[in-house]
Amino acid sequence: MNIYFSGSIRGGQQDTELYKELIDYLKQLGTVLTEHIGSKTIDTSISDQEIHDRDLQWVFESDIIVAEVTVPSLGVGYEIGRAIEMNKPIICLYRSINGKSTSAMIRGCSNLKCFEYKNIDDAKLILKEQFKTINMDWKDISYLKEGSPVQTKAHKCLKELNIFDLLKEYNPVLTGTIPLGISTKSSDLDIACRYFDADRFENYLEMHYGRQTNFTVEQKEKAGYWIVVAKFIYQEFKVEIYGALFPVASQNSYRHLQIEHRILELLGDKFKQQVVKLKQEGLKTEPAFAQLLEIEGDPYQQLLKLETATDSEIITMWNA
Ligand code: 6K6
Repeated sequence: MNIYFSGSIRGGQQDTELYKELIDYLKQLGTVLTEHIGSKTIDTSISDQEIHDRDLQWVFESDIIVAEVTVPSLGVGYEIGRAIEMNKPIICLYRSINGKSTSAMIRGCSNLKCFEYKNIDDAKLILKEQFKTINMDWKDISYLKEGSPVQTKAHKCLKELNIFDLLKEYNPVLTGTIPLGISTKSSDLDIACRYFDADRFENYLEMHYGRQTNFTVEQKEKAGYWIVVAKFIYQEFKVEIYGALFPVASQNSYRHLQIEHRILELLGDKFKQQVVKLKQEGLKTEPAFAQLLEIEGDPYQQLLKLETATDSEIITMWNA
């Protein structure tokens, strides 16, 4: 996993030592592309344009951006903005110093996760919690093999359909309820993908799966995004493969998978059974989670807000 650490340089280098500690910790979780942010020695051998172009390329190549935003910095703000455009997952960390608070454009932005922390141990704990879910490798479906009977069957079908090999270039991830072990009889095999060319993706799906039972494929707008959706039946499963133009990790189905996985891990089997019970009574997954956690408003949006909740905040939400 490539990590882009962003921290103030010309905005002020008073936190460089702290950045180094954060970078050293992040190095245990992945490859940090920007180790130099933790050094006070300024490299004067490259021009501003070279710095800009190289750093943006690194943002592009990163799987996640971690920004320390306590010291206001134009460069950090700019990198965060560009990373949002690229739909990258972003974690911002800040300390409240002398009552000064971080920009509303950062704290108020729903495309990133912003956390206040007090000291380095606090920050490490936040990063550990956040990376726990980010690190779960949903792309590798071998976890299904050892799972419940429906997960084992799903694994066999996905292998027979060769979905993860054939769609490799589209970064397929199995989302929905089957990976979470909370599926019901009506649950689909949902596969989220990222395409760069909608027509090409559509044709590719048609070419490989067009002969499957009840195959359909269409392009449409959903929640402001252009998506390609192919549906067919394979054995006892309804299969739905959908693609969007932005990374799977930023797509709502994947984000729901991550947060629901985390909630299930934290709240255990009793909670899981209650979710399944509500789903069997006809509720969709996100409304079932919202009902049990007493979350008001649109359950799909509100659940995403829990991405920035701490473990203990989530644990206290449920009255078992
Ligand atoms: C710094 C340390 C070693 O070499 C340098 C030369 N300057 C830069 N090198 C690499 N990235 C830079 C440099 N100046 C700014 N940046 C990028 O902008 C970093 O990725 C930081 O996250 C961010 C800091 O912006 P300012 O506005 O505080 O400088």
